[in-house]
Amino acid sequence: MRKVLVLGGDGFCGWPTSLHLSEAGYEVIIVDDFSRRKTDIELEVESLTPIRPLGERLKVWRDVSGNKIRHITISIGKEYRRLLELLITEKPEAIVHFAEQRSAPYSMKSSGHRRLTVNKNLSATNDILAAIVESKLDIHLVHLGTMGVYGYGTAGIKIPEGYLKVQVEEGGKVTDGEILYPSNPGSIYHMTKAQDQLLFSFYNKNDELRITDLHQGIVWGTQTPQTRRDEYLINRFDYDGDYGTVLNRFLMQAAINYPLTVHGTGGQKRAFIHIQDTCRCIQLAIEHPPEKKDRVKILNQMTEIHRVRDLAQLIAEKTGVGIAYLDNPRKESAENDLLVINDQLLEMGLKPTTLNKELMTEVEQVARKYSSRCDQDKIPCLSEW
Ligand code: USQ
Repeated sequence: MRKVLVLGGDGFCGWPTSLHLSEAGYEVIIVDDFSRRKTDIELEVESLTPIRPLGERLKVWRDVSGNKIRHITISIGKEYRRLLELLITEKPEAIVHFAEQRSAPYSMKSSGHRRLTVNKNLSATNDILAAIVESKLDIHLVHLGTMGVYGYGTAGIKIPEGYLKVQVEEGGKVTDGEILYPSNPGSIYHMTKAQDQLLFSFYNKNDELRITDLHQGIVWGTQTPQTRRDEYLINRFDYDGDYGTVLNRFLMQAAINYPLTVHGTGGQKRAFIHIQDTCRCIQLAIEHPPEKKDRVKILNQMTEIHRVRDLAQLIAEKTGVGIAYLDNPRKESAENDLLVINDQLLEMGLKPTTLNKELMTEVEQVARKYSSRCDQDKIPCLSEW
């Protein structure tokens, strides 16, 4: 059986991906130290959906699917020896790396949160890479990166998949080349993902590690075919001002008739992907690894591009909720254009889940159903930069 470690397998993307891979026939081992659940305690907020403790989730998954997923508690980035021993003992074919602090507003709350995000994310990535080298195993690393490393003001350029074609002219001689697309992060969180790219590039060049970096857009949705199989398997849904991402926040706000919180004019264009497609993309990435001497493989993991105010208007039309245009708490362009190339995952067979088809299912089956669990005081975005 093909064996995969999912680091951060109890989180929003990690949990449904673990189930998806388990159903697809992989032996899955989740490595998670519950840091995402601990952040909920710090922020005094809970997932809108009632997520169960990991042990219960895994027991129910075994009952409904017949598949066993193991869990090991290791703090990635802090417990290097335990991680190394795990690799040597289990010899996985691939590692999926979700084990990072993933919220931009959280990373900008205070100097403490900036430091925590940098220390945690960079130590995690470097420890995983160093452990693969020290283990001497040929493990393919699949990392969840972000579209945010590119910046969003692309001045008409279609954002390529990681590498930018350049021409350098020197003394009348023109040389063609490709460089890592210049990063332009908009928060400390996004900056750590830009730094991750350099770590990947170095370990790939120096140690010939096989690495795939997935530049993912904003995820929306909650459930996947696997998490729907039992109430105990439900995925988390963040709606608060730090961890809630824009579209899921709007869906929940519509469900409780809370005017949609558009930042500024809502002229920001962003890339989106449904959680179900995240899981499929991870599987496709595992099944299309780079060869030994290949450079880092970078895939743009997104399926649709929308402007924030257009999303708000669409949801307002469908549900009758109002729209509140608020002062933007973030330092970002008020209006931007965004064009993105995402050919590689489509060529591997990804069939995108579209917003138009799934939007109202999400409002009805998740946001409305659990709306009584929402604490409205947690909706405003209080992190400013
Ligand atoms: N926004 C609003 N109203 C809200 C919340 C957000 O107008 O109530 C706006 C923000 O100002 C921003 C856009 O919506 O312009 C997206 O914000 P977001 O919180 O949905 O997304 P972001 O902070 O960029 O981060 C999220 C995930 C992160 C992932 C990233 C992908 O938290 O882990 O890497 O999306 S991307 O945005 O493509 O970089």
